[in-house]
Amino acid sequence: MIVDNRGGTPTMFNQQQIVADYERDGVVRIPGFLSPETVDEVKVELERYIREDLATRPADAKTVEADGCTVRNLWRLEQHCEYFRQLGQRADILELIGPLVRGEPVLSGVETFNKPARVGSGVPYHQDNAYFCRTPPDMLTVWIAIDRVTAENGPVCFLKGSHKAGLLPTRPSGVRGNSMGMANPPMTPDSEQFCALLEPGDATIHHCETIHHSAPNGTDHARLGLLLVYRGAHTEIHQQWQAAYHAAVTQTPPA
Ligand SMILES: O=C(O)CCC(=O)C(=O)O
Repeated sequence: MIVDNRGGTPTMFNQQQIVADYERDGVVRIPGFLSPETVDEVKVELERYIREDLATRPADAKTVEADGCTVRNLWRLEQHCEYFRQLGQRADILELIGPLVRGEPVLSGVETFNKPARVGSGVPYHQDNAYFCRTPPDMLTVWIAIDRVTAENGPVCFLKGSHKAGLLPTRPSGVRGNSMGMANPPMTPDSEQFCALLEPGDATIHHCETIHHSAPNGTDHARLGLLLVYRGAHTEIHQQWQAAYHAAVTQTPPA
């Protein structure tokens, strides 16, 4: 049992249950992963970073939507912003992640999927390991809702258990910010998938080979997600997968 008591009501995480659900389904929902105070802090820090710092960071620190200006993604925040590096290194989070990556957790990325109101684009079906290229696939993403995620504003939908089939054939998607798609995307209707409807501060943790996607956001309500990516220290790069990823990302940089 891990207790998160930074402000507000302490949240109890049943680590054994989380590990069991994660291993069975390749995705697990964790209500109250961040306290309301931390969610507010994250919002303020993201707004400050976009306003004051982003222009001075390399071009690959962001992807914008088709309107050419609204932020779709922020990348590599652990390198570009001390606040997010520290958040990703929080001892209680690392303690939770260790058993899920079957070893010493290494923070590999902090990023956002902003899905802004009206212009937020969709994310094609993919498995994250087509981007991460790690073997064994002991790598995962903590997807934290900063805004409320509803059925209408583009929740992430997961195929439970799909991580067990390993990395399936990929193809370049042509989508900026999500350059790698699946060669044979599944036909399963969203109604039969686990679409994560979340309150601010809730999170999902998904395995890097769990198939998922999200729809565009046509609503007036933004759907901002903050992502913390971790790998086990023992994982290595799979050279062939990485060559395929580099080919795709060269067509539609930066990610
Ligand atoms: O936030 C989204 O819509 C997609 C997120 C995603 O693809 C991921 O977490 O790997």
